[in-house]
Amino acid sequence: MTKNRKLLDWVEEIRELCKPDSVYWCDGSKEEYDRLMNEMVASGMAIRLDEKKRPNSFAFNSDPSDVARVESRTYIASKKQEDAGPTNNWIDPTELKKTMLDLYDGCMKGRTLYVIPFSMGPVGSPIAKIGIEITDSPYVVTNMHIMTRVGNNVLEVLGENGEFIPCLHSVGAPLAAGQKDSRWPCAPIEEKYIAHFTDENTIWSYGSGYGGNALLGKKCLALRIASNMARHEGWMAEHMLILRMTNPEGKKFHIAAAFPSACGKTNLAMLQSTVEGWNVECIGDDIAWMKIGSEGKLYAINPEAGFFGVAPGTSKESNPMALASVSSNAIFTNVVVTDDNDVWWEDMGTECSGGKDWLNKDWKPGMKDANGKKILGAHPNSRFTAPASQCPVICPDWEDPNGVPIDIFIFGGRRTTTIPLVHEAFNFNHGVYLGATAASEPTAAALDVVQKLRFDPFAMKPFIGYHVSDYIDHWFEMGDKLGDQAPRCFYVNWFRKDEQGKWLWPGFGENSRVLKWMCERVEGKIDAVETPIGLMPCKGDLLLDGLDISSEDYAELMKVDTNLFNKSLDDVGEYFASFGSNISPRLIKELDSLRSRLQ
Ligand code: GTP
Ligand code: SPV
Ligand code: MN
Repeated sequence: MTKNRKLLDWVEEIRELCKPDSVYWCDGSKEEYDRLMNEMVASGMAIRLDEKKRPNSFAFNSDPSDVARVESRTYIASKKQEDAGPTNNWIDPTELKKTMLDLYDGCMKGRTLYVIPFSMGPVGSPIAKIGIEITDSPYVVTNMHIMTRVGNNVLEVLGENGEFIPCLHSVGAPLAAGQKDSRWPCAPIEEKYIAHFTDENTIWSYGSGYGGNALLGKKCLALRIASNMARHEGWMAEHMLILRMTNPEGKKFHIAAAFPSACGKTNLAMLQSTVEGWNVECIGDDIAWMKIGSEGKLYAINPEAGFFGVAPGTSKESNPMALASVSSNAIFTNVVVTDDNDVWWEDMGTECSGGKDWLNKDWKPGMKDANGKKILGAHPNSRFTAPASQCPVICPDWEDPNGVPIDIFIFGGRRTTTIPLVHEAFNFNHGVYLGATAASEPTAAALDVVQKLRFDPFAMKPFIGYHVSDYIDHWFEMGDKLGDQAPRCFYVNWFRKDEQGKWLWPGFGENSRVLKWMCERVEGKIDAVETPIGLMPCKGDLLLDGLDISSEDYAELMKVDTNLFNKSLDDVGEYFASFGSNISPRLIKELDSLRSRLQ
């Protein structure tokens, strides 16, 4: 047990407020994990999968109202509204606390209050941060066991006077005496709040049990709160995968890539290179914390300990390493549980004879609803939770407390038109422009995002814990500090389609061809073609051997339609106008230069 007064006082204060039946301090042990899972199986919340096919693994079905992050219920409650900026929902912290204290009052009746001490980053690492999550969800506890480092050693590092980030979570479903619990307790949408008190580094989440809404170490702490701390402390907290690529001579390149939710980070992080002699290892698949370290280079750690990955589309062909990572000790949420008690999802690449769908209803492939629409077995945002250590291509240095030196930044999104497969920024400031104007077509990772194309600067739109203009300035300033040690910046689009709607690029493992081109650019081995939008591969430099891609399709894939691009700049201008008057002059300058290059 801890002697940290602040922690003990906070837990007592929350106990009095939420009125749980009991309080339990988590120790992060396997015994604790097994016991909680057994309890959830007994209560009917969890399904134990076949022990031979999927050892020590469990499936859950959430409530249909609780299947993804809810951006409209996510708040930055800074004292000053201008600190939240135009990309966040702002609420006055005093007002929000009043509303939420009413909701929290007695919200854990009939439940256990769990205290989870966790570390984001290797325990004791100079870049790591300690959080304490209080939750009434045993599902959250078991997921946090996998996604973060939980245990008594965290309390030891915290000591008597150490600082922690308080993360309060409740599913928002108190139980009356004798009331039977639902399989997935949660509150209705309009009572859900995912709140960040950024002036006091505090997180309050209420009403949801799913993903980033409830596993508070992830988006809430490691991105929204951390990005705000990073800005003041001179480091970076980004929505980026981290990988190491090694060339045939054994030279190592470290790449950090920012794609919006459900746009290919987990896939790229575990990529199986199709280029002879080039090898890829995974360091992280979602979040990077980066600090300037030795020789003035930028060093990155993965603050997480597990993967919370999109299940549908994960197959032997697309991402065999993710599939291997979930072969045991995994949690599945909202997938199909097959008749023989294993899991299945759309595009898993195997046959399924039937089972229970993500709503726990009887289901068979090909089933249609009353309107003749195919009923999906797995929810499009169904997820697996698995320990990163189980990934066969996890990099031996993935837990190095000092991190790995980043050579390359990649930005991107899901664009069926306009954006070519790859282009390189002329310099770091141009790279910041590319990151700032990243845009994507919508995916299932957020419940309530419906517009056609959304700008998603640095894939951080839902995760920047402060004003987007200040955030972009911070990027420029990091570039100033890094100087010629700054990573080289690239922009990719794996998702371009032809007029018939067919992918123009095979993607997945074949993306290694694009990474190889980047590494050779960094090494200075090859030139590039200068276009108005950036630097692109010279003929023959992007390895296409063995690919079934016609020269017409390749031309279409790489096409830069200056007219179309020019038109899209009006949208960029309009988007920048929404940033308000403190927009970085350097960003405007980049836009103006691009406009004149396109003339
Ligand atoms: P979050 O966990 O939400 O942050 O998502 P993510 O960025 O990790 O996305 P993920 O790798 O899970 O990919 C999401 C979807 O994109 C899956 O359906 C993939 O099959 C698909 N995808 C990933 N890479 C490629 C690619 O290179 N080409 C194509 N066509 N699809 C891809
Ligand atoms: C994302 O949406 O970017 C995710 C899933 O990684 S969640 O943890 O729910 O935010
Ligand atoms: Mn993500």
